[in-house]
Amino acid sequence: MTLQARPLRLSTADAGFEAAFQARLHWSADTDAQVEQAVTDILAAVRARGDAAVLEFTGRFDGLPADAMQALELAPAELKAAFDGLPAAQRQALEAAAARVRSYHEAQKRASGESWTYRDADGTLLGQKVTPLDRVGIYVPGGKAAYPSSVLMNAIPAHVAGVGEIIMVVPTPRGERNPLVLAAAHVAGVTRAFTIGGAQAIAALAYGTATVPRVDKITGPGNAYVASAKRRVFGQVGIDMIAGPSEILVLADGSTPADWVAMDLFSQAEHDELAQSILLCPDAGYIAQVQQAIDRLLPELPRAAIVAASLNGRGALIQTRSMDEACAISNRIAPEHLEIASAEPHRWEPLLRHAGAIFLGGYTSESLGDYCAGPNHVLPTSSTARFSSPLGVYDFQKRSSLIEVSEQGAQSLGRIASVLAHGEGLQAHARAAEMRIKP
Ligand code: HSO
Ligand code: ZN
Repeated sequence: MTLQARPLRLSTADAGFEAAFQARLHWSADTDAQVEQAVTDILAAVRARGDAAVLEFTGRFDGLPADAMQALELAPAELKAAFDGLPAAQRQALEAAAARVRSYHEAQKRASGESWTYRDADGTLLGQKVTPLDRVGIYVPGGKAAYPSSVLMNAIPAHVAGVGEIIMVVPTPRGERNPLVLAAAHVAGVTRAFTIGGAQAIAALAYGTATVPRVDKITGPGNAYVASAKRRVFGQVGIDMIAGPSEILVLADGSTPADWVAMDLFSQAEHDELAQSILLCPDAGYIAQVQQAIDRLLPELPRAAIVAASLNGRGALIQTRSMDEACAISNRIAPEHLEIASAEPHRWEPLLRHAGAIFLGGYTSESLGDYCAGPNHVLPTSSTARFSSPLGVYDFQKRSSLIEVSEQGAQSLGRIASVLAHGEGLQAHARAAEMRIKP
Protein backbone atom coordinates (compact mmCIF):
# COMPACT_ATOMS: atom_id res chain seq x y z
CA MET A 1 0.00 0.00 0.00
CA THR A 2 1.41 3.39 -0.88
CA LEU A 3 1.32 6.07 1.73
CA GLN A 4 -0.45 9.28 0.96
CA ALA A 5 -0.23 12.61 2.71
CA ARG A 6 -3.16 14.90 2.03
CA PRO A 7 -3.18 17.85 4.39
CA LEU A 8 -6.61 19.43 4.75
CA ARG A 9 -7.29 21.90 1.90
CA LEU A 10 -9.02 25.06 3.06
CA SER A 11 -9.76 28.44 1.60
CA THR A 12 -10.51 31.53 3.65
CA ALA A 13 -13.15 32.42 1.04
CA ASP A 14 -15.21 29.30 1.90
CA ALA A 15 -18.22 29.58 4.20
CA GLY A 16 -17.10 26.68 6.37
CA PHE A 17 -13.54 27.99 6.78
CA GLU A 18 -13.74 29.20 10.38
CA ALA A 19 -15.14 25.98 11.84
CA ALA A 20 -12.78 23.74 9.87
CA PHE A 21 -9.80 25.93 10.77
CA GLN A 22 -10.62 25.87 14.48
CA ALA A 23 -11.09 22.11 14.47
CA ARG A 24 -7.72 21.60 12.80
CA LEU A 25 -5.89 23.83 15.27
CA HIS A 26 -7.36 22.26 18.35
CA TRP A 27 -4.87 20.38 20.45
CA SER A 28 -5.34 19.28 24.01
CA ALA A 29 -2.58 18.88 26.54
CA ASP A 30 -4.90 17.08 28.96
CA THR A 31 -3.02 14.54 30.96
CA ASP A 32 -4.11 11.06 31.54
CA ALA A 33 -5.30 10.24 35.09
CA GLN A 34 -3.22 7.07 35.06
CA VAL A 35 -0.05 9.00 34.22
CA GLU A 36 -0.84 11.50 36.97
CA GLN A 37 -1.27 8.73 39.56
CA ALA A 38 1.95 6.98 38.57
CA VAL A 39 3.85 10.28 38.76
CA THR A 40 2.40 11.08 42.20
CA ASP A 41 3.66 7.72 43.48
CA ILE A 42 7.10 8.08 41.91
CA LEU A 43 7.61 11.61 43.27
CA ALA A 44 6.58 10.52 46.76
CA ALA A 45 8.84 7.46 46.68
CA VAL A 46 11.92 9.42 45.59
CA ARG A 47 11.21 12.12 48.12
CA ALA A 48 10.98 9.55 50.91
CA ARG A 49 13.63 7.04 49.89
CA GLY A 50 16.03 8.96 47.63
CA ASP A 51 18.63 6.93 45.75
CA ALA A 52 17.04 3.58 46.66
CA ALA A 53 13.78 4.56 44.93
CA VAL A 54 15.59 6.00 41.89
CA LEU A 55 17.55 2.75 41.51
CA GLU A 56 14.40 0.69 41.84
CA PHE A 57 12.47 2.64 39.15
CA THR A 58 15.47 2.71 36.84
CA GLY A 59 15.71 -1.07 37.11
CA ARG A 60 11.98 -1.49 36.55
CA PHE A 61 11.42 1.00 33.69
CA ASP A 62 14.78 1.04 31.92
CA GLY A 63 15.94 -2.51 32.66
CA LEU A 64 19.11 -1.04 34.12
CA PRO A 65 19.78 -2.83 37.37
CA ALA A 66 22.35 -1.22 39.63
CA ASP A 67 22.91 -1.46 43.35
CA ALA A 68 24.48 1.95 43.75
CA MET A 69 23.75 5.31 42.15
CA GLN A 70 27.45 5.73 41.40
CA ALA A 71 26.99 3.06 38.73
CA LEU A 72 24.52 5.37 36.99
CA GLU A 73 26.83 8.38 36.85
CA LEU A 74 28.82 9.01 33.69
CA ALA A 75 32.28 10.31 34.45
CA PRO A 76 33.43 13.38 32.48
CA ALA A 77 36.05 11.11 30.92
CA GLU A 78 33.26 8.94 29.48
CA LEU A 79 31.64 11.99 27.87
CA LYS A 80 34.97 12.97 26.40
CA ALA A 81 35.61 9.42 25.19
CA ALA A 82 32.23 9.43 23.44
CA PHE A 83 33.25 12.65 21.68
CA ASP A 84 36.70 11.33 20.74
CA GLY A 85 35.14 8.15 19.38
CA LEU A 86 32.91 9.93 16.86
CA PRO A 87 33.77 10.13 13.17
CA ALA A 88 35.60 13.39 12.43
CA ALA A 89 32.67 14.81 10.43
CA GLN A 90 30.34 14.46 13.41
CA ARG A 91 32.89 15.93 15.81
CA GLN A 92 33.38 18.93 13.56
CA ALA A 93 29.65 19.42 12.99
CA LEU A 94 28.95 19.31 16.73
CA GLU A 95 31.69 21.82 17.42
CA ALA A 96 30.65 24.13 14.61
CA ALA A 97 27.02 24.07 15.76
CA ALA A 98 28.06 24.62 19.39
CA ALA A 99 30.24 27.61 18.44
CA ARG A 100 27.37 29.30 16.59
CA VAL A 101 24.86 28.60 19.35
CA ARG A 102 27.38 29.96 21.87
CA SER A 103 27.99 33.21 20.02
CA TYR A 104 24.27 33.82 19.54
CA HIS A 105 23.64 33.36 23.27
CA GLU A 106 26.61 35.55 24.16
CA ALA A 107 25.02 38.32 22.09
CA GLN A 108 21.75 37.69 23.90
CA LYS A 109 23.50 38.05 27.23
CA ARG A 110 25.16 41.32 26.19
CA ALA A 111 21.84 42.73 24.98
CA SER A 112 19.66 41.96 27.97
CA GLY A 113 21.48 39.92 30.55
CA GLU A 114 23.69 42.49 32.24
CA SER A 115 23.22 44.28 35.55
CA TRP A 116 22.45 48.02 35.52
CA THR A 117 22.14 50.94 37.96
CA TYR A 118 21.33 54.64 37.88
CA ARG A 119 21.35 57.47 40.41
CA ASP A 120 18.52 59.85 41.23
CA ALA A 121 19.24 63.57 41.60
CA ASP A 122 19.28 63.14 45.40
CA GLY A 123 22.00 60.50 45.17
CA THR A 124 19.77 57.45 45.61
CA LEU A 125 21.10 54.46 43.70
CA LEU A 126 18.70 52.08 41.97
CA GLY A 127 19.36 49.11 39.78
CA GLN A 128 19.11 45.47 38.97
CA LYS A 129 21.70 42.82 39.60
CA VAL A 130 21.71 39.75 37.38
CA THR A 131 22.91 36.47 38.89
CA PRO A 132 23.18 33.11 37.19
CA LEU A 133 21.44 30.15 38.81
CA ASP A 134 23.73 28.03 40.99
CA ARG A 135 22.74 24.65 39.61
CA VAL A 136 20.40 23.47 36.88
CA GLY A 137 19.17 20.09 35.66
CA ILE A 138 18.83 19.29 32.00
CA TYR A 139 16.50 16.50 30.99
CA VAL A 140 17.44 14.70 27.77
CA PRO A 141 14.94 12.15 26.49
CA GLY A 142 16.19 8.70 25.51
CA GLY A 143 14.98 6.45 22.71
CA LYS A 144 12.79 7.89 19.95
CA ALA A 145 13.42 11.54 20.72
CA ALA A 146 17.11 11.51 21.73
CA TYR A 147 18.42 14.68 20.18
CA PRO A 148 22.06 15.68 20.65
CA SER A 149 21.11 19.10 19.23
CA SER A 150 18.78 19.59 22.21
CA VAL A 151 21.67 18.94 24.60
CA LEU A 152 23.48 21.88 22.97
CA MET A 153 20.37 24.07 23.01
CA ASN A 154 19.77 23.52 26.73
CA ALA A 155 23.30 23.38 28.11
CA ILE A 156 24.95 26.18 26.11
CA PRO A 157 22.69 29.03 27.26
CA ALA A 158 23.11 27.78 30.84
CA HIS A 159 26.86 27.79 30.41
CA VAL A 160 26.89 31.24 28.80
CA ALA A 161 24.69 32.55 31.63
CA GLY A 162 27.40 31.41 34.05
CA VAL A 163 25.48 28.61 35.81
CA GLY A 164 27.79 26.93 38.33
CA GLU A 165 26.81 23.31 37.73
CA ILE A 166 24.88 21.74 34.88
CA ILE A 167 23.52 18.31 35.75
CA MET A 168 22.28 16.24 32.81
CA VAL A 169 19.97 13.25 33.13
CA VAL A 170 19.36 10.90 30.22
CA PRO A 171 17.62 7.53 30.36
CA THR A 172 19.54 4.68 28.71
CA PRO A 173 17.02 1.86 28.37
CA ARG A 174 18.81 -1.51 28.68
CA GLY A 175 22.06 0.37 28.91
CA GLU A 176 21.96 1.67 25.33
CA ARG A 177 23.85 4.93 25.32
CA ASN A 178 23.64 7.42 22.51
CA PRO A 179 27.26 8.45 21.82
CA LEU A 180 26.20 11.68 20.09
CA VAL A 181 24.20 12.73 23.16
CA LEU A 182 27.19 12.08 25.44
CA ALA A 183 29.53 13.86 23.04
CA ALA A 184 27.19 16.87 22.88
CA ALA A 185 27.21 17.00 26.68
CA HIS A 186 31.01 17.14 26.56
CA VAL A 187 31.01 19.93 23.96
CA ALA A 188 28.32 21.95 25.73
CA GLY A 189 30.00 21.97 29.14
CA VAL A 190 27.76 19.63 31.18
CA THR A 191 29.23 19.21 34.69
CA ARG A 192 27.77 15.85 35.75
CA ALA A 193 25.61 13.31 33.93
CA PHE A 194 23.40 10.47 35.17
CA THR A 195 21.77 7.69 33.16
CA ILE A 196 18.38 8.09 34.76
CA GLY A 197 15.12 9.29 33.24
CA GLY A 198 11.37 9.60 33.63
CA ALA A 199 9.56 11.09 36.61
CA GLN A 200 12.16 9.53 38.93
CA ALA A 201 14.92 11.64 37.37
CA ILE A 202 12.82 14.81 37.69
CA ALA A 203 12.15 13.94 41.34
CA ALA A 204 15.84 13.31 42.03
CA LEU A 205 16.77 16.70 40.54
CA ALA A 206 13.96 18.55 42.32
CA TYR A 207 14.40 17.04 45.78
CA GLY A 208 18.00 15.90 45.64
CA THR A 209 19.20 12.46 46.81
CA ALA A 210 22.42 11.37 48.49
CA THR A 211 24.02 11.19 45.02
CA VAL A 212 22.03 13.45 42.69
CA PRO A 213 22.37 17.08 43.74
CA ARG A 214 19.23 19.14 44.12
CA VAL A 215 18.95 21.73 41.36
CA ASP A 216 17.30 25.16 41.19
CA LYS A 217 15.68 24.74 37.79
CA ILE A 218 14.94 21.90 35.37
CA THR A 219 14.79 22.39 31.59
CA GLY A 220 14.39 20.08 28.64
CA PRO A 221 11.65 18.13 26.89
CA GLY A 222 10.28 14.73 27.85
CA ASN A 223 7.37 12.34 27.52
CA ALA A 224 4.00 12.62 29.34
CA TYR A 225 5.49 11.34 32.63
CA VAL A 226 8.33 13.85 32.53
CA ALA A 227 5.98 16.71 31.62
CA SER A 228 3.62 15.81 34.44
CA ALA A 229 6.49 15.51 36.94
CA LYS A 230 7.89 18.90 35.84
CA ARG A 231 4.49 20.50 36.37
CA ARG A 232 4.27 18.97 39.82
CA VAL A 233 7.71 20.01 41.09
CA PHE A 234 7.30 23.56 39.78
CA GLY A 235 7.43 25.93 42.73
CA GLN A 236 9.96 23.77 44.51
CA VAL A 237 12.24 24.34 41.50
CA GLY A 238 11.89 26.43 38.36
CA ILE A 239 11.00 24.81 35.05
CA ASP A 240 11.35 26.07 31.49
CA MET A 241 8.11 25.20 29.74
CA ILE A 242 5.92 22.26 28.89
CA ALA A 243 6.53 21.66 25.20
CA GLY A 244 3.81 20.27 22.94
CA PRO A 245 4.33 18.61 19.53
CA SER A 246 6.50 20.51 16.99
CA GLU A 247 4.86 22.96 14.60
CA ILE A 248 5.78 24.71 11.39
CA LEU A 249 3.83 27.33 9.51
CA VAL A 250 5.01 28.36 6.06
CA LEU A 251 3.80 31.63 4.65
CA ALA A 252 4.43 31.47 0.90
CA ASP A 253 4.07 33.93 -1.95
CA GLY A 254 5.00 31.29 -4.52
CA SER A 255 8.59 32.41 -5.03
CA THR A 256 10.29 29.51 -3.20
CA PRO A 257 10.59 26.15 -5.03
CA ALA A 258 7.60 23.99 -4.05
CA ASP A 259 9.91 21.05 -3.25
CA TRP A 260 11.74 23.10 -0.64
CA VAL A 261 8.49 24.05 1.05
CA ALA A 262 7.18 20.47 0.95
CA MET A 263 10.38 19.22 2.60
CA ASP A 264 10.20 21.92 5.27
CA LEU A 265 6.62 20.83 6.05
CA PHE A 266 7.88 17.23 6.30
CA SER A 267 10.76 18.24 8.56
CA GLN A 268 8.51 19.05 11.48
CA ALA A 269 5.93 16.38 10.59
CA GLU A 270 8.62 13.71 10.90
CA HIS A 271 9.07 14.50 14.60
CA ASP A 272 5.72 13.16 15.67
CA GLU A 273 2.31 11.99 14.42
CA LEU A 274 0.86 14.92 16.39
CA ALA A 275 3.20 17.54 14.90
CA GLN A 276 1.49 20.27 12.89
CA SER A 277 2.57 21.59 9.48
CA ILE A 278 0.58 24.35 7.81
CA LEU A 279 1.00 26.25 4.55
CA LEU A 280 -0.66 29.66 4.03
CA CYS A 281 -0.57 31.01 0.48
CA PRO A 282 -2.72 33.24 -1.72
CA ASP A 283 -1.91 31.27 -4.90
CA ALA A 284 -4.02 28.14 -5.57
CA GLY A 285 -1.68 27.01 -8.36
CA TYR A 286 1.30 27.07 -6.00
CA ILE A 287 -0.61 25.14 -3.34
CA ALA A 288 -1.30 22.44 -5.96
CA GLN A 289 2.43 22.34 -6.77
CA VAL A 290 3.28 21.83 -3.11
CA GLN A 291 0.76 18.96 -2.91
CA GLN A 292 2.39 17.39 -5.99
CA ALA A 293 5.80 17.77 -4.38
CA ILE A 294 4.45 16.11 -1.23
CA ASP A 295 3.19 13.16 -3.29
CA ARG A 296 6.48 12.80 -5.09
CA LEU A 297 8.88 13.28 -2.18
CA LEU A 298 7.08 11.46 0.62
CA PRO A 299 7.90 7.88 -0.42
CA GLU A 300 11.64 8.67 -0.25
CA LEU A 301 11.50 9.28 3.50
CA PRO A 302 12.29 6.59 6.06
CA ARG A 303 9.80 8.23 8.44
CA ALA A 304 7.09 8.53 5.76
CA ALA A 305 4.49 6.83 7.97
CA ILE A 306 4.92 9.40 10.76
CA VAL A 307 4.95 12.27 8.25
CA ALA A 308 1.77 10.99 6.58
CA ALA A 309 -0.02 10.54 9.91
CA SER A 310 0.93 14.06 10.97
CA LEU A 311 -0.05 15.72 7.68
CA ASN A 312 -3.30 13.78 7.33
CA GLY A 313 -4.33 14.29 10.93
CA ARG A 314 -3.15 17.83 11.65
CA GLY A 315 -1.70 19.37 8.45
CA ALA A 316 -3.38 22.04 6.34
CA LEU A 317 -2.81 23.86 3.05
CA ILE A 318 -4.75 27.09 3.31
CA GLN A 319 -5.48 29.43 0.44
CA THR A 320 -5.83 33.03 1.59
CA ARG A 321 -7.14 36.07 -0.24
CA SER A 322 -3.84 37.89 0.14
CA MET A 323 -0.46 37.81 1.90
CA ASP A 324 -1.84 40.32 4.42
CA GLU A 325 -4.61 37.91 5.31
CA ALA A 326 -2.05 35.08 5.56
CA CYS A 327 -0.11 37.17 8.10
CA ALA A 328 -3.27 37.81 10.12
CA ILE A 329 -4.05 34.08 10.24
CA SER A 330 -0.48 33.27 11.19
CA ASN A 331 -0.83 35.64 14.17
CA ARG A 332 -3.93 33.75 15.26
CA ILE A 333 -2.03 30.46 15.12
CA ALA A 334 1.10 31.80 16.90
CA PRO A 335 3.24 28.92 15.59
CA GLU A 336 6.44 27.58 17.07
CA HIS A 337 8.30 28.01 13.75
CA LEU A 338 7.24 30.50 11.11
CA GLU A 339 8.87 30.51 7.67
CA ILE A 340 8.32 33.50 5.42
CA ALA A 341 8.98 31.78 2.08
CA SER A 342 8.73 35.01 0.17
CA ALA A 343 10.80 37.17 -2.14
CA GLU A 344 10.05 40.08 0.20
CA PRO A 345 10.34 38.61 3.71
CA HIS A 346 11.06 42.02 5.25
CA ARG A 347 7.80 43.35 3.87
CA TRP A 348 5.79 40.76 5.85
CA GLU A 349 7.92 40.36 8.95
CA PRO A 350 6.66 43.59 10.61
CA LEU A 351 3.11 42.23 10.36
CA LEU A 352 4.01 39.02 12.22
CA ARG A 353 3.69 39.33 15.96
CA HIS A 354 3.37 35.86 17.44
CA ALA A 355 5.88 33.10 16.66
CA GLY A 356 8.63 31.25 18.53
CA ALA A 357 11.13 31.77 15.70
CA ILE A 358 10.77 33.56 12.35
CA PHE A 359 12.76 32.31 9.34
CA LEU A 360 13.08 34.89 6.60
CA GLY A 361 13.35 34.10 2.90
CA GLY A 362 13.53 30.99 0.78
CA TYR A 363 17.01 29.93 1.84
CA THR A 364 16.20 29.91 5.53
CA SER A 365 15.04 26.37 6.11
CA GLU A 366 13.69 25.83 9.58
CA SER A 367 15.95 22.81 9.76
CA LEU A 368 19.03 25.07 9.87
CA GLY A 369 17.57 26.67 12.97
CA ASP A 370 17.10 23.26 14.58
CA TYR A 371 20.81 22.56 14.40
CA CYS A 372 23.22 25.32 13.79
CA ALA A 373 22.00 28.78 12.79
CA GLY A 374 22.55 29.88 16.39
CA PRO A 375 19.20 30.78 17.99
CA ASN A 376 17.68 28.29 20.39
CA HIS A 377 15.47 25.51 19.06
CA VAL A 378 13.56 25.15 22.34
CA LEU A 379 10.55 27.29 21.46
CA PRO A 380 7.04 27.95 22.66
CA THR A 381 4.48 25.60 21.05
CA SER A 382 0.66 25.27 21.00
CA SER A 383 0.04 29.02 20.62
CA THR A 384 2.05 29.90 23.73
CA ALA A 385 4.21 32.17 21.55
CA ARG A 386 1.45 34.69 22.32
CA PHE A 387 3.07 35.15 25.74
CA SER A 388 6.35 33.28 25.91
CA SER A 389 9.80 33.23 24.34
CA PRO A 390 12.52 30.87 23.16
CA LEU A 391 14.71 29.24 25.81
CA GLY A 392 17.58 31.63 26.41
CA VAL A 393 20.32 32.91 28.67
CA TYR A 394 17.63 34.79 30.63
CA ASP A 395 16.08 31.45 31.67
CA PHE A 396 19.28 30.63 33.53
CA GLN A 397 19.58 33.98 35.25
CA LYS A 398 17.54 35.76 37.83
CA ARG A 399 17.44 39.37 38.87
CA SER A 400 17.68 41.11 42.23
CA SER A 401 16.67 44.73 42.69
CA LEU A 402 19.31 47.08 44.15
CA ILE A 403 18.32 50.10 46.27
CA GLU A 404 20.65 52.48 48.13
CA VAL A 405 18.76 55.49 49.49
CA SER A 406 20.87 58.56 50.25
CA GLU A 407 20.35 60.70 53.36
CA GLN A 408 18.61 63.26 51.20
CA GLY A 409 16.50 60.61 49.47
CA ALA A 410 15.34 59.30 52.85
CA GLN A 411 13.65 62.66 53.49
CA SER A 412 11.42 62.75 50.42
CA LEU A 413 10.85 58.99 50.14
CA GLY A 414 10.17 58.80 53.88
CA ARG A 415 7.30 61.26 53.60
CA ILE A 416 5.67 59.37 50.70
CA ALA A 417 6.09 55.97 52.38
CA SER A 418 4.75 57.29 55.67
CA VAL A 419 1.50 58.52 54.11
CA LEU A 420 0.93 55.24 52.27
CA ALA A 421 1.85 53.10 55.29
CA HIS A 422 -0.66 54.95 57.49
CA GLY A 423 -3.22 54.40 54.75
CA GLU A 424 -2.58 50.67 54.98
CA GLY A 425 -2.72 50.75 58.77
CA LEU A 426 0.88 49.54 59.08
CA GLN A 427 2.44 51.54 61.93
CA ALA A 428 5.87 49.93 61.96
CA HIS A 429 6.29 50.62 58.27
CA ALA A 430 5.34 54.27 58.79
CA ARG A 431 7.69 54.73 61.74
CA ALA A 432 10.64 53.04 60.01
CA ALA A 433 10.28 55.63 57.27
CA GLU A 434 9.66 58.59 59.62
CA MET A 435 12.61 57.81 61.92
CA ARG A 436 14.96 58.60 59.06
CA ILE A 437 13.43 62.00 58.38
CA LYS A 438 15.36 64.82 60.00
CA PRO A 439 13.19 67.02 62.19
N1 HSO B 1 12.36 21.03 15.73
C1 HSO B 1 12.56 20.57 17.10
C2 HSO B 1 13.98 20.45 17.50
C3 HSO B 1 14.80 19.45 16.76
N2 HSO B 1 14.72 19.18 15.47
C4 HSO B 1 15.79 18.66 17.24
C5 HSO B 1 15.63 18.28 15.14
N3 HSO B 1 16.27 17.94 16.22
C6 HSO B 1 11.91 21.56 18.04
O1 HSO B 1 10.62 21.82 17.67
ZN1 ZN C 1 13.08 19.71 14.21
